[in-house]
Amino acid sequence: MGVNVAVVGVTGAVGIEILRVLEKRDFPVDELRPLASSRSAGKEVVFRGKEIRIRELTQDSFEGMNIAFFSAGGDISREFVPYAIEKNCVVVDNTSAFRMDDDVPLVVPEVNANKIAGHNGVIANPNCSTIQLVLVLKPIHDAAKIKRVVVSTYQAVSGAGLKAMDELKKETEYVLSNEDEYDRSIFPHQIAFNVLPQIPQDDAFLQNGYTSEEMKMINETKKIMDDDSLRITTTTVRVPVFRGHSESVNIETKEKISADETRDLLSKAEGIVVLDDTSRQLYPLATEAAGKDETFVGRIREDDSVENGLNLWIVSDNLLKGAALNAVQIAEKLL
Ligand code: NAP
Ligand code: 3JM
Repeated sequence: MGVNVAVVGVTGAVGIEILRVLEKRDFPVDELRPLASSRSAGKEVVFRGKEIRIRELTQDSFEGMNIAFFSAGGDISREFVPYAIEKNCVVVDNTSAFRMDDDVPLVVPEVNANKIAGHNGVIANPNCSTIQLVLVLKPIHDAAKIKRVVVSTYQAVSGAGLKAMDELKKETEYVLSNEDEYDRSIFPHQIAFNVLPQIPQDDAFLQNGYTSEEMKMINETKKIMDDDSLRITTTTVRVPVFRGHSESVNIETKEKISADETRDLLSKAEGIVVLDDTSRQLYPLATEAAGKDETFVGRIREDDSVENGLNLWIVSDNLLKGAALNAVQIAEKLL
């Protein structure tokens, strides 16, 4: 028995991947309903070799649907998720709209699949940078109790959508061809050959000097790890990479855990691949992680500047485990 599946934001960077992941994992779809803005209505997507017409998202879009994936921004989710719930269509929401709501499970299946059963119609998919972080933190937390985490991210432009990918490509070409300055519309500064410590690029900084992406990582990590006492601070940075987020992560634990023990622990954890052989210059790379389902960890070493410290380098495809794959895994658990 299959289910009827709506995909809101089907033409976007995340929506396109959701279709691919549903296909690849043989998700039991009876009817697929591709939804986007009026700009896309009437165009077609190809699903399992069949062309299906995209419809404009409206209040009536969820009639007869069982599961809806939302990735068209927070405002769209806030406006339209209630209409899906009204039709008994369970929502897996990729936006930040409901993530911190007490009655909404925030789920990375390898970490807290047990929370899914308590949903009231919506299950939230965490932020891309949070997902790959908690996947790796959880086994370490269980083994040695994490006290404090310091994260700096190196995030790909695809996290900011299709237009941001286009901007990096065009701006790179402009810079290389010495043409006049590129007329950019997404990033506030040149992203080609540059590094921007502001994510998202279009939000004001908060009163505390952080960005909303940084606060999402902090708050979502505590919620998913179910530990408010966890101390965590983050700096989120956009780099001129198309696909794959990298993270430099420093961890302080209560109990001592060696680099070797950490490697051993992580290599047995679901969804994680340890790539850590410095004698062969083997460590995770965005170019290698792009298109893959796993989260890759390397450069695992002890930090002797504190009593029980570890440093790690974590890389994952932000559109797969960071978005579409995690969302479809949640839906698989729902079934
Ligand atoms: P994108 O490439 O810019 O795509 C945006 C999508 O939203 C397009 O399909 C667009 O349709 C649709 N859309 C825009 N306005 C709409 C409207 N008024 N009604 C219906 N659909 C509308 O962005 P993206 O990278 O795919 O990200 C989309 C959202 O997913 C983000 O805003 C964010 O909330 C979320 N996201 C989540 C994660 C995660 O879960 N970890 C990661 C990245 C993004 P048209 O083509 O018709 O304009
Ligand atoms: C990733 O609401 C919006 O305009 C989308 C902002 C956004 C988000 C978000 O807040 O949902 C862009 C890219 C995310 C996310 O996953 O948190």
